Amino acid sequence: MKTLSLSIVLALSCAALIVSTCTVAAPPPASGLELAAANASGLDLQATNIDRDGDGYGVGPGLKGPDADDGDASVQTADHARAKYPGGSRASDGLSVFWRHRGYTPAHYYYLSPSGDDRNGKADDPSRPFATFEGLKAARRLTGDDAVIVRAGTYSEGPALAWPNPSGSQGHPILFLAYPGEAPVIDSIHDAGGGDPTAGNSDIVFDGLAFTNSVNPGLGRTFFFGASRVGGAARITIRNCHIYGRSNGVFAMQGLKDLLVENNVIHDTGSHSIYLGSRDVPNSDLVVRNNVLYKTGSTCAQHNGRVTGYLLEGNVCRDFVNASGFSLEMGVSNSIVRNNVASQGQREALVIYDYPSPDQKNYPGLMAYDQVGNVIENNTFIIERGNAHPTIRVDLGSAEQTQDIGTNTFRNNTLANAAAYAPVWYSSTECGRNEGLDYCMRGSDPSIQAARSTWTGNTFISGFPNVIRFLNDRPTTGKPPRPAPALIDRSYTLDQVQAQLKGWSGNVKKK
Ligand SMILES: [Ca+2]
Ligand SMILES: [Ca+2]
Repeated sequence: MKTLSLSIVLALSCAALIVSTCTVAAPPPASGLELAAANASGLDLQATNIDRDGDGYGVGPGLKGPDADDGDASVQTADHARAKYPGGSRASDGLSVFWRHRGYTPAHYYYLSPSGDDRNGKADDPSRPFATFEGLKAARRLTGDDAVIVRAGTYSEGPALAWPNPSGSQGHPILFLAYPGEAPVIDSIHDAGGGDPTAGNSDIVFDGLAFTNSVNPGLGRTFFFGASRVGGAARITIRNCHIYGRSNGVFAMQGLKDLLVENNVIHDTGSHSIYLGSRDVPNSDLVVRNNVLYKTGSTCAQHNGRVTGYLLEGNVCRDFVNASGFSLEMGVSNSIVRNNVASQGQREALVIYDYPSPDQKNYPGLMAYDQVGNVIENNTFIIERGNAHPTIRVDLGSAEQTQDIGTNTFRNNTLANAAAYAPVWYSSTECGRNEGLDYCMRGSDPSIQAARSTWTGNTFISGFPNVIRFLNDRPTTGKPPRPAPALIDRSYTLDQVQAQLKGWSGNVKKK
């Protein structure tokens, strides 16, 4: 977890500085994904999977299969892993040296296989796997440095991962790992679990598992942590998982710390693909990076409630309905949104939103807090024809609210909008009603000067760089907006989109 801690510290110090020269050490290169998000030359608007080493194996559909090591193009299977990292213990099925290379050092191995036998399952014996999660649960209360190695097959159990009091200890996590090169699928109508809602959970790693719900597609939360007043979760890692046809991919709330969600492919969800939040117990130091999120029933990734040190980075988000692509709501501060791509959605690519909470009685602590000190940089956000929303919306939900959502830094983003909406829409409070003006977008200069937030180096692409939107959609200029030039079409190829982006930008500059 050292790398994680380091990146969080750097992220925090950067967010706190809020200066244009701020540099944040990037995490290790993530092949195409970070490139894709960072600039249009690598823009992949139709991503369905993650293949970091380019060997054709990885996470998600459209690949040859799962990848034992997605950082090594010469390794795809357990045999490859054993050949490259020989000398592994028998308990590990000859893979302990490989697992160490992957960052995992279990003390005990428990194998699961649909062809196993719960009555005959035995620790540290790959020839004697358990057949079910329930069978293993009955036999063993997991502790730190226990590894559950899940072999290929379908597991249709209840809350398979809802172990009694599942917690390791710092530096000694409980590991749930797919067998190298295999794709076990947990197909269940239930919340798959992972957390105990009445107690805290810590130090758990999930790597390489797939989750779906073929009985009730779109229902069933997958990873489920916190979500109670006494809950909380620390040092939870979810990586290389393929989650589809469920309600949420990751649902975690309350007192979260050091949560790492990376390199997952989550799609065809009924609700938010990644839903993080807090109520009366704030979160800190959360990393959501390099995930591919699409066909999501709500946001690709939302954080609702207080958090500091939230790093949302390198994610590809597309085909999101009913909500924005990314959302920071009700108390996200001193956080970073960087190198993400959002496109082909139904609403804004990003919202920074405080809304009046009607639910404080049911959810104590759910109320609007300041959302300040955030850095939003190097993102590519595209709003296509037919989506009548701004690209970014910064909105204080009501005139009575007094929260500060204005002191944020927006730099070096590419913000494109084919609709008759401004690239950025502020609610009135951002500029201050004291000026007697009930709007915040002003002037013809695309480098928008919004009160107290910093805008620098952004590229605005829109047919209407001058349009002013009032809160509540009141007309602004006295003239109806002209029809938008529709230059981005979701059916376009990557090359076509890039060409159109160039052409569109050129058109704007001519005005
Ligand atoms: Ca690969
Ligand atoms: Ca590989």
